[in-house]
Amino acid sequence: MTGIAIHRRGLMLVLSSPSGAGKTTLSRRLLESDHEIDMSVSATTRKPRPGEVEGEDYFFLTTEDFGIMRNRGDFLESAKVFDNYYGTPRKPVEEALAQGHDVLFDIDWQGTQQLDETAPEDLVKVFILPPSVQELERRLEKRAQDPADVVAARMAKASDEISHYQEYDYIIINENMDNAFAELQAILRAERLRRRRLTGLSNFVKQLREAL
Ligand SMILES: Nc1nc2c(ncn2[C@@H]2O[C@H](COP(=O)(O)OP(=O)(O)O)[C@@H](O)[C@H]2O)c(=O)[nH]1
Ligand SMILES: [Mg+2]
Repeated sequence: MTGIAIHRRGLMLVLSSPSGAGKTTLSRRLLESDHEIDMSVSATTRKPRPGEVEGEDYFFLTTEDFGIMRNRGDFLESAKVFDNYYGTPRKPVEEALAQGHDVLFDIDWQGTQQLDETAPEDLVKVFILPPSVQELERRLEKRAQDPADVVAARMAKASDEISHYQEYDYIIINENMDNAFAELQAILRAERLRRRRLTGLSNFVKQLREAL
C-alpha cells in the first residue's frame, strides 16, 4: 500500500450573534483547544475597551485609515455596525486557507452575507442565540465596560441581528457554556469531514478499489 495523501481545504467558520450571547468566550475556548483554526482579527473604527489589545482583539483604526484600506480592496468584507466600521483583512485569511488552516470569524450578518457571495463552499455559518432576553440583558450589564446607553443600544440592535438567523447553517442556544462549546466542536468536527473539502480523495479511493 503506497501512501496517497488526503488533504483538506481550510474552512471559514463564522460565528454571529447579538452582543452578549457568548460568542467571544466560545471563540476563545475554541482557539485555545484547537490548533487547526486561527482567528481572523478584524479592523474597526470603534475605540478599544479596557483590556483590549491592538492586533489581538482588533486592529483599531481611524475612520480615515479604514476608508483607505477599504478602497484599496484590503478587506474581504466590511460593514457598519452600530456607529462604527468593521472589516476583515483579506491577506491573513487567504494565507491561512492556502495552508489548509481553518479560520474563525466573529462578524455580523452583513459580513456573513458578503462572505457567502464570494466563498459559499468554504463557509460554515453558525448563529448563537441567548436562552432569553433576561439572560442577554444580564450578561450585557455584567460586562459593564460600556456605558448604560451603549448597553441599551445593543439590546435594541439584538432584535435586528437575531432576525437573520435563517441565513445560518447551525443554531446554538447558549444556555450553558460547556454544552454550547461541545456543540460548536461537534459542528466543526463534522464540517471538516465534508467530502468536497478533501483533496486527493479520488486517487485514494481509486487505489483502494484497484487493490480489491
Ligand atoms: N461585518 C463585520 N462585523 C464585525 C467584524 N468584527 C466584528 N464584527 C461584529 O461587530 C459587532 C460588534 O462587535 P464588538 O464591537 O466587538 O462588540 P460585541 O458585540 O460586544 O462583540 C459584533 O456583532 C461583531 O460580530 C468584521 O470584521 N466585520
Ligand atoms: Mg466581540
